[in-house]
Amino acid sequence: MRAMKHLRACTLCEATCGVVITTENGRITDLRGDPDDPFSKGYLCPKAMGLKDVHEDPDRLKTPRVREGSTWKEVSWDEAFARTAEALGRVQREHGRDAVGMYLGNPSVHNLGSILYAPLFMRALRTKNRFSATSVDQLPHMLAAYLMFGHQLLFPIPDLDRTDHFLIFGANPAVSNGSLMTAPGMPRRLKELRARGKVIVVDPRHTETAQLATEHHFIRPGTDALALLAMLNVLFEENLTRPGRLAQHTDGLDAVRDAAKAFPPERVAAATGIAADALRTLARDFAAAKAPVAYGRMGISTQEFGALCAWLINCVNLVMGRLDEPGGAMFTAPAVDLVANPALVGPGHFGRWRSRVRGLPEFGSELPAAVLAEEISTDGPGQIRALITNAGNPVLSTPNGAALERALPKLDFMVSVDFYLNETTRHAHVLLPPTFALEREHYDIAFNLLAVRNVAKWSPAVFERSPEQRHDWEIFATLTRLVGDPTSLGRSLRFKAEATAMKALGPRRVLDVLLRTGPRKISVKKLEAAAHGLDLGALEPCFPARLVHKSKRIAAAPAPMLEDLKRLEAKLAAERPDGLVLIGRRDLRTNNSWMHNSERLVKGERRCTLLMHPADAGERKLTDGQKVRLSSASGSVDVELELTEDIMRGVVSMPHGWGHGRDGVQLKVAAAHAGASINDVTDAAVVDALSGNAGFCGLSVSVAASG
Ligand SMILES: Nc1nc2c(c(=O)[nH]1)N[C@H]1C(S)=C(S)[C@@H](COP(=O)(O)OP(=O)(O)OC[C@H]3O[C@@H](n4cnc5c(=O)[nH]c(N)nc54)[C@H](O)[C@@H]3O)O[C@H]1N2
Ligand SMILES: Nc1nc2c(c(=O)[nH]1)N[C@H]1C(S)=C(S)[C@@H](COP(=O)(O)OP(=O)(O)OC[C@H]3O[C@@H](n4cnc5c(=O)[nH]c(N)nc54)[C@H](O)[C@@H]3O)O[C@H]1N2
Ligand code: SF4
Ligand SMILES: [Mo]
Repeated sequence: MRAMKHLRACTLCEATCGVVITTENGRITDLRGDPDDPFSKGYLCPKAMGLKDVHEDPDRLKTPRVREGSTWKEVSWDEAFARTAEALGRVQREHGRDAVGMYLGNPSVHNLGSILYAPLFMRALRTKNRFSATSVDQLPHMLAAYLMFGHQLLFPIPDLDRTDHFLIFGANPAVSNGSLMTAPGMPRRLKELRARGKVIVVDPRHTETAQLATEHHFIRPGTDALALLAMLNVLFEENLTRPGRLAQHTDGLDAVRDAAKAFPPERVAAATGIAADALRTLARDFAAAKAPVAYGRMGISTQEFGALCAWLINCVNLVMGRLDEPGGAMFTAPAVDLVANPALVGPGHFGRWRSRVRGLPEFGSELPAAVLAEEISTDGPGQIRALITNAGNPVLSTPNGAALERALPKLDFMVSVDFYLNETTRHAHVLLPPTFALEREHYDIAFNLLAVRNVAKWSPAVFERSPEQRHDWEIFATLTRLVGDPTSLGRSLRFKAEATAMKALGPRRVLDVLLRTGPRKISVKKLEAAAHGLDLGALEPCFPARLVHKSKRIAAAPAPMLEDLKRLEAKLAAERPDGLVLIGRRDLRTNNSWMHNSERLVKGERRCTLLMHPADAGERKLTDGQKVRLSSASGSVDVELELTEDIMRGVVSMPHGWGHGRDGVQLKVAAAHAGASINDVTDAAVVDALSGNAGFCGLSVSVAASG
């Protein structure tokens, strides 16, 4: 057979790079970056080879399994679906709707079928116990967007290619390839930016991004809200603010000024670890730049003041007239516009109900993942008795995953939609393995919304699914039809009819309707004709029209944010513990918990190590390469120590997603490079009290020689 070339987007991370995949006789013989993709221009990171490796992985499952004790038995799809529908229906009829919980993991957002069809199933279940990776990730950004602009998905995206002063708090795009900032080819874009202006990184670690930057400041983990307030303080006190065009469409600027009054640099310098002069300079340089933008990601969102940080970064951009301006923090206008289409995702709501055990607030109908374990293990009405996980691994990815691991066996029933038997799915009673990326069509509904340019690309399937396989969307459509709403006959019939109709359409035709009725009136056909992808132009100013608040006004100082400043004040007044604090890190060759079964990605240098400053090690008489025990109030793990001056004194760093040495995990390569899970040490009790987001960064820990 002749070699065939297939063009598509990589779906492994947010960057959406264009790939050219060559196949011959049903095998991938070549995989490279697509130089003609107008957005990625040929860039690929090493993880892209994971597309081939996962596709060909002998551990990847293609047919359903049911578990009896510790043995898995292959069954037909019909049987697996019937068992699942029966168990979910029974649990909801006997214990109420909320007795079924659901967790959606990160890859579900990189999956067109899942985005379009999983919501159908969730609506049918109508449970208040919905969870996702959102609350171990970007929830604070969503809360800030909802409160300030009126929609949870109205994310300000740094206009990376036009800014000349990129101020980064707690993100490492040189490794992550960008988050809430889809921009394939980060090395090139950062290099071009360096040639144009400045990149300033504020991070407790001298990261790979910091190494490319013009300036780096160490900051004590968890204190960014103080640093940002100090910046705002300087901007206001020195009359440097210039909100510009949007001032007349904004409420609350005075309240922001008043809030910042209490935080002069001198007051927060010791707590943040950044000298007062340096904080002043950060503010003045920002004000002096032509096209500055402030941006923050995981390091500022997964900490105890995540929501305040996300809000304050928006405030810095807003008061300097950098919101909705070229080179500033802008908003996309994608061809499928989730913000303008309430049928797909609503604007959001916050605190309409609270979690049963701890009383943390819902956001957009989801509860924080930090409460999942306790909602399963705490007896009483409303307790979760059955769980669905889809494209996730919360045992490794949520705080105190070890407690979740202990809770899962208590469930009456668990079903997982995943093609791997991983640390979480091994607890399921039924495993429904969907197709992998290359076996399905794709369009990035989610990441086009987060991109630094307006783009659109259709990815045809490289391989047809085999008759025994099912797509995620087929699984959700079938489950919706079988489950209906077990507690209401009328609703049940409606959902069954809707699921049948949606299944008949399939994602391609649903997408086609969304594209045709969307703001750009294009179609799948038109995208197919532009096989390398369509560039729809640079981001354009769109406020106040695009604001979703009915008033069409920006709320600069939402009440919940102002209120939360009291908690920050209390933290500032409290004595600082003088021990070590823990942060995470990402690695260019791995992706959260699930790319570790690829030999070429995990081999070589040690990856799952604990970074520590040599002076901190010296004080503890610890040496490089030694096994140490890392402990917190909630747990401990043994991990290899790696000494480096690239980390701030008093801070240690460990990557997440490792810990594959558990019984029953069917990932041969990963098991041989098991590592330990940082989330056996992180603490589900430590959250951003306002949003409920996990507070991974800045956890108090101790480190001692192990054994
Ligand atoms: N301590 C600490 N913890 C963290 C983080 C951190 O920085 N520090 N980061 C957090 C972040 S940002 C995230 S996003 C989460 C990620 O955490 P999760 O979303 O819970 O887990 P992943 O590791 O992404 O696991 C994804 C699973 O989805 C499966 N999968 C892949 N593709 C598909 C598909 O197409 N369909 C289906 N059904 N399944 C598929 C894979 O086999 C794998 O088992 O981790 C979080 N946890
Ligand atoms: N190679 C690779 N790429 C990925 C992923 C992956 O696992 N591997 N995961 C993907 C996912 S799901 C996501 S969400 C994105 C995340 O994308 P990013 O947010 O860009 O990536 P992180 O490495 O989590 O960056 C967080 C940074 O915050 C710093 N930090 C920790 N605590 C603090 C603090 O208190 N204050 C400040 N200022 N900084 C702090 C850390 O040192 C780290 O450098 O990456 C995506 N891309
Ligand atoms: S940066 Fe790497 S993993 Fe992310 S989309 Fe591009 S090739 Fe794929
Ligand atoms: Mo994430």
